[in-house]
Amino acid sequence: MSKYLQLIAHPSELRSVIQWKLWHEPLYPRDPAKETANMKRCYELLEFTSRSFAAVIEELSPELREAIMVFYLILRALDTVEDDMTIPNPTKLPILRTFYENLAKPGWTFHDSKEKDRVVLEEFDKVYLEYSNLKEKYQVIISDITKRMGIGMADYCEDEDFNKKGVDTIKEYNLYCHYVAGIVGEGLTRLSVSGGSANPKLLENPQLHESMGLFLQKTNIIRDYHEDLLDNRRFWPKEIWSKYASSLDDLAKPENEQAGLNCLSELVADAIEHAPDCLYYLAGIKEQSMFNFCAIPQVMAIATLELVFQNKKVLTGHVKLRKGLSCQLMMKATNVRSTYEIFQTYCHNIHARNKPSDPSYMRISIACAKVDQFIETVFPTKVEEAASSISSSASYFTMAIVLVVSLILVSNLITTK
Ligand code: IN0
Repeated sequence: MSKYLQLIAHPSELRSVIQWKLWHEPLYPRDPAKETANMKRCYELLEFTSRSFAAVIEELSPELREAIMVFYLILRALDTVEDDMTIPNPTKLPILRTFYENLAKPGWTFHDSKEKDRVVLEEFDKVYLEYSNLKEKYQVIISDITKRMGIGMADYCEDEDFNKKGVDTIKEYNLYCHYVAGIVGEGLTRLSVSGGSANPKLLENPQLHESMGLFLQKTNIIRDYHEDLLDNRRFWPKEIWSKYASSLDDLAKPENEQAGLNCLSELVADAIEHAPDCLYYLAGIKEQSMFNFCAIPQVMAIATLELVFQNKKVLTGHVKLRKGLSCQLMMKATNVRSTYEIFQTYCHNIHARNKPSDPSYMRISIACAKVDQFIETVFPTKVEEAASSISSSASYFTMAIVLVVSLILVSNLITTK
């Protein structure tokens, strides 16, 4: 269905698109009068490489906006080199491993990529210039993450088995996602804490930012099964798919449809298991624009997981969230409570479509229940119901105790906003 027909079929989403386009006021609009031509060009590169996400970065508070814009472009440049199958390994590996050194080399550019986003490499001198204008504390973080990610990516490109057969074990799946996404979570957390946008306590529990990245990347990997196979890339781990078919490609065959859907379920269960950490992490973001920046990709991911769950189209084609739905989610994910509600709704939908005949039935039920349980700890419905109808003093007393206990638990989670 065309995107216009989709909007007509979902009028509430049409309303959200119109509302977003006409009424949306950025929290911190950019001020082009204060921007150099070089910086304007970097924002163009950002918009070229990521349309919808660019808008979220551009609305970040001035303290972190440029740092995150530059971080995003550097990561995109690394990713472009990694993805480009026309660059032979003897050229590619040293570029990846020493990429961070380009952050100390004015004027470095690369013109031998055939990828769609190659312009970031061709104009990397402009990204460098903005990087060099950042505060030293942000440069240190970005350089460290670029170094570790480049080395991690090179190790995967060098691995013959990985190139020919794809991801093997679940451990390897997690490690690959760590290098391309978990590490990004670390970088963003250090930048946010350093810029005063997040609670420093987030850094004491690295599993939280790791989950933020893995939840996004695993969702992409699940959704992009068909597209990745066409590009000869295999990210679904063999340890999982081998339970359902004798080759990853076979999952797309009509006779293997049920096996394909069961495999999909196991991957969805594995991804949802990261959700409670993500919700915990979001409670540690103090600044509004940083909250939106972190929450928007997360709600898109949980909505995508619901879309792909038990959806056979994933195995034979491209599935994508409707534009109107994305708009609706972007508008709603502006505070902890609404974001948790979105997660709760999608987890309930997944749970409602979960079938006892699915080998991952129990795992999915438990993963969804853990999301619910986490949300219930932070926003207990029983306490709220009681507070709104104080009928008997006995139940009031009980509820008061529950409330105090819940508040003690919550005060450990949520920082003052
Ligand atoms: C991201 C992440 C991202 C944002 C906020 C907090 C994060 C914490 C931990 C890890 C990653 C975090 O978000 C983007 C979202 C994005 O680019 N969406 C695409 C949609 C799509 O389908 O790809 C869009 O165009 O809107 C993200 O996916 N990644 C990313 C990259 C750099 C930065 Cl600075 C932040 C990529 C990845 C691989 C998941 C880390």
